[in-house]
Amino acid sequence: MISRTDLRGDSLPEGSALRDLLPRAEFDVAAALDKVRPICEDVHHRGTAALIEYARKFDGVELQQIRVPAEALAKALAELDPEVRAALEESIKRARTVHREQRRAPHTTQVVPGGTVTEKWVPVERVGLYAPGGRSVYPSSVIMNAVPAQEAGVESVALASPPQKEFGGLPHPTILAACALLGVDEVYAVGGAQAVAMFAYGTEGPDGCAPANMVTGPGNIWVAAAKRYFTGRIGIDAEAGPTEIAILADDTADPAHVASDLISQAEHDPMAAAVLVTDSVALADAVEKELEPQVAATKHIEDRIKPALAGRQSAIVLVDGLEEGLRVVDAYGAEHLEIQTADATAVADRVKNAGAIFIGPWAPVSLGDYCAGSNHVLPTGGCACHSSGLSVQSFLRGIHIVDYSRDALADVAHHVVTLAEAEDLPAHGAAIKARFVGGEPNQRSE
Ligand code: HSO
Ligand code: ZN
Repeated sequence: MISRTDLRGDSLPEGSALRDLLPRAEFDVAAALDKVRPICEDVHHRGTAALIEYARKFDGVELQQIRVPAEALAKALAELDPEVRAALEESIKRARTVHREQRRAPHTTQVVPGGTVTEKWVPVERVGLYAPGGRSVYPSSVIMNAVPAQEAGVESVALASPPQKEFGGLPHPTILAACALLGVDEVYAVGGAQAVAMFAYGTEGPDGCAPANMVTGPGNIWVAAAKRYFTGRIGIDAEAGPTEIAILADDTADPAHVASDLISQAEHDPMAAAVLVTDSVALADAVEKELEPQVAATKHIEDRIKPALAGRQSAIVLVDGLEEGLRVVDAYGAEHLEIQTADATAVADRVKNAGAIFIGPWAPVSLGDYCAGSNHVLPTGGCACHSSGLSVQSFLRGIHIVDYSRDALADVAHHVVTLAEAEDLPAHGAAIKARFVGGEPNQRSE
């Protein structure tokens, strides 16, 4: 059901050579760009009419309007199962507790007497969130996107999610209910690349959507390609690929827990990755034994879990020891990394590349997916070596405010002029010299 990659014996190669030995799926966003480009441009030129046409073509629904009426949000919340409501509320509460503390205060640095640089943090003005439909109806992802945006102080938050035939052309009711709980009242029944285009360009008319400065949220490869298409025009969170779990475990780990955690992320997608890195052949054998009956007992066996575990993106990687295991998980840079070893806290401390780290037996990834308070929008595909998960910071811009007195400028003027000349940019130096005559301040320019 899951293959083995045996890296024992020889010493491990460095850097990308090590990464090349590790399992990982192909996620070719570039190839999807050609399909997505005409859709985006069509939305640019025809606006809402194009969105209605794509809803007919891709979602099989005939929409009169794309904006979800307020009554539909209220109805979805009223009809929400009370237990689901309580769980969503708990998830929101914990996420707010964590994200609130990520807010940054402005900071002023006195560089020299009379010269300061202040960094102030300004939220993005308007953000478009995307919530997938179909196989991935995840109200939890609405929470994970909306909460950091709101806690950052983003004033205008809108959401788009595909219209669903079985719900009369509205997005899935649980998505709508989550929006209502979060206070997101501007919702559009638009899916896929066209939703990203709607936010990037904006659409005209009474049913129109104002352009957003940033689009975040998970989606399929078309959504990822549209995000790439608009990069530079708008901000994005990441081109989220299929979900990944890596577990670094030794012989103290419980094989039943390891197996169930691997399965939990395989459940998302046939392309999802489940990787166990261990120095214990006994654990590897026991986990493999556990997988059989556990997979058989769960729901999405044939369509997702089996292909995910059997795919080239999943494997049990055998290493000589914990040191090698750490090198492997750093080279892999998992979206989610569980540490199930003796002294897991100390081991986790040494990890450099991971979207989020889950320590010990009582912090499985499922907890982080819903109710840890941490964010579950995390870098995939090895992007953890240069990027972080979604946070309040993702929705803030740091702006430097430079304030120098005449004396402070005079003091450093010769260095600026020297550097300007060294770069063959004399007008840069002249802009300084114009303010001073013979070393004295030029009164006319004061
Ligand atoms: N594990 C997914 C998020 C998710 N899990 C949503 C359940 N619902 C990617 O981090
Ligand atoms: Zn998950």
